[in-house]
Amino acid sequence: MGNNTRCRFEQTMRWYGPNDVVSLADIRQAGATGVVNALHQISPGEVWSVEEILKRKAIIEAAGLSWTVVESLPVSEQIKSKTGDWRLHIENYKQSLRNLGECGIKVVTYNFMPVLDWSRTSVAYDVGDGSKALRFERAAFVAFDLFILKREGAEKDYSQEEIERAEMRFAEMSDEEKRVLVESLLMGLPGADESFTEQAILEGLELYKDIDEAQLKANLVDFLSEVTPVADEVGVVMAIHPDDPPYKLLGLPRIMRTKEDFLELVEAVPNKSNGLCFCTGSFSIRPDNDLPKMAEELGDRINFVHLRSTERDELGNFYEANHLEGSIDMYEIVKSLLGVMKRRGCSLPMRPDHGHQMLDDLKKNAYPGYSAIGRLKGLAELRGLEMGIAKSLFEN
Ligand code: DNO
Repeated sequence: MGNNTRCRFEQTMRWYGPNDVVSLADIRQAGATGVVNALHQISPGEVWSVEEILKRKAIIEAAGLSWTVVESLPVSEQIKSKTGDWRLHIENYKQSLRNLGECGIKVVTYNFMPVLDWSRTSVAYDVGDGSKALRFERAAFVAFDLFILKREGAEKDYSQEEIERAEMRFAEMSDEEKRVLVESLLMGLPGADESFTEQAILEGLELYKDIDEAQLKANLVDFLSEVTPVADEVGVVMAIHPDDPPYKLLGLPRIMRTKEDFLELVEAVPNKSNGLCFCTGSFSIRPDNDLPKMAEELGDRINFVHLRSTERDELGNFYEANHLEGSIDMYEIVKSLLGVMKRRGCSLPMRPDHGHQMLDDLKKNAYPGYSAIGRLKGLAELRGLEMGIAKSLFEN
């Protein structure tokens, strides 16, 4: 029955630009047609000029790929906290959206996580066969907060049991382990706009000391009320990335954790460009997020998809599992998303989010989570799953 190709995922991969050890040719050979990219050389708050955008676009197109998604057009800490030059930064953000629209790049991802973007306690967790995954170990994180960062009032955020577990964990940690923990948490995972020192983190926390959840939500609504009318006008859609992990960290509020958080945002800013980056890995960390149902219910607002799984336990630890394994049901998720694309008559850009460091990549120094072979494997599995579901659902 008919050709449903246009209601399938547009297969993409993230590329970090000319310094990435994974080349555009590698991405093309993995079978992706689109690239997810950002101008990391431009600081948050500054304008992405048409010239710079076109320069990057030409490099991507010369490799036979298209620049499908921006990830991220970063929202500055000033905008998130409404301090300093935040008004100017919002005007600059609008200008960047206009410029991207003019250059034909129509999907813009961003996040509203204060200070830290995504956080892990280890970027080289051996999953058992020698390949390496990213991991978040709750006791190590709590130990970092209490005994390394020594954040004021931190103990109020944890149960007695968690504090004891963290004390034990810290007591057995070697100096090398402490160094790696600090590096994993502070040095800025790829995609994060900055890396930090402990001092810089404490200063960042200071900026948000009077900003609670309600205030941060209000700041996000104010930001979107300004920028989405411009995005609507120039035909660009926005995609907010969920918080990763989706709960309070270092006392900082996190506000994009669940279906309800996103629905509340759409109610406050109904503009059509106000959309979601459906990141299954981030949402999967909360057992109360029912992912296939979320895909179905939020489907009309999903503008970009990150497919990834996590394996979590009851202590709050998780690691990034193989794409089709772990705590989530990727079959049901992809099925839901195929239904959404069919309903909308559209194709959504999707990227395999992260991948294990494996095989030859164990010898290379790629960005954590973004080595080539693990992502190629993820993409291959996901496209097979997608084809199987699509053919049996829509074409038999
Ligand atoms: C991690 C990424 C995030 C994401 C930003 C979006 O792998 O998914 O860094 O790019 O949060 O702004």
